[in-house]
Amino acid sequence: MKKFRYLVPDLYMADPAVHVFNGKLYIYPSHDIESGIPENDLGDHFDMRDYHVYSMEDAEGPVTDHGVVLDVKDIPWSGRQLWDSDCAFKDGKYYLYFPLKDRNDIFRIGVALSDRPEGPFTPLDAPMKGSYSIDPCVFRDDDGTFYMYFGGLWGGQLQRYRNNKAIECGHEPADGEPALTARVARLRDDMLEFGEEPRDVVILDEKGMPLTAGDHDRRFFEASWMHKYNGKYYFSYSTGNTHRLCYATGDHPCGPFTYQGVILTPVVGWTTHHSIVEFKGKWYLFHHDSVPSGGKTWLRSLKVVELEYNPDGSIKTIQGTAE
Ligand code: FUB
Repeated sequence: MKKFRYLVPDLYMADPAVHVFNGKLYIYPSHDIESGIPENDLGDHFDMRDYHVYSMEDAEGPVTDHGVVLDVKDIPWSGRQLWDSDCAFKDGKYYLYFPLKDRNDIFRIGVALSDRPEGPFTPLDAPMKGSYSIDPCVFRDDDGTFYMYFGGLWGGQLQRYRNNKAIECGHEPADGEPALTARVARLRDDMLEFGEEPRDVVILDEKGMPLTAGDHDRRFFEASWMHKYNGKYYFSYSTGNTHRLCYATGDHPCGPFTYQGVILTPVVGWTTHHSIVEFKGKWYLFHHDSVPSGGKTWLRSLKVVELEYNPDGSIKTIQGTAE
């Protein structure tokens, strides 16, 4: 596969988290809708209300829609806005992790369980203790330890926290100070809570210094993803207001990571978001853009394209607007 492929022509879907379960690709996207809420920097226009799950036996074959697997009205603590989710499998159970605003309009991360990768998922009564912000990504390391990466700026509320505590007045650091980072925490054995205090996912520049808050072309904004290639950990993410998908590599799942480059140049639409997965000997970049909706940033469509590495392990940059 060389060309981009749109996956779901009948519904707007975004933020694909993709995993291989039982020999098939399973896609866990956000479900975009026309909410009628005007666009703003806090993302109020992303007023999503349910999740679907999709599966594929082949990256180039048909896509199966397993229908609605979790609805906001069935989540006991729900306020509004079901954003980017992820799914993990352990000991016969599938765990769907999702960010949702509670009744105080604060993003928390919830968990819902199923016996099957295609759901439906049953939510727990309360969000994960100590959880905040958005975009959970769960990674299983080769030793069986699960880590959750999370966080997102602006509408994702990450600027409202320091050292895992809410601060009185949310703000980003000054341009020359270290940038706010994604967070990572080992999950508890039962997969339902953090097993430790979340830590900073530090990204260093070529001189070994943390990326600064003013470095909008490279600093973390949202959309964490982790994958491992040839024994290295690849942390990838969106730079938000500069609309790039970038990556940094390290020797430990919690970092530190060193900035490497751009995976995907800007797509049509404000947000960019992705997952990277190996399937049947090839690597794929699942992502979204707003081309089918005519550029409406809140109505995004799922895409996939093959991802390639150079012999030194660097990722070949993909043009976001190529056909
Ligand atoms: O889909 C809502 C938000 O837009 C996600 O949580 C972000 O990553 C961005 O894609």
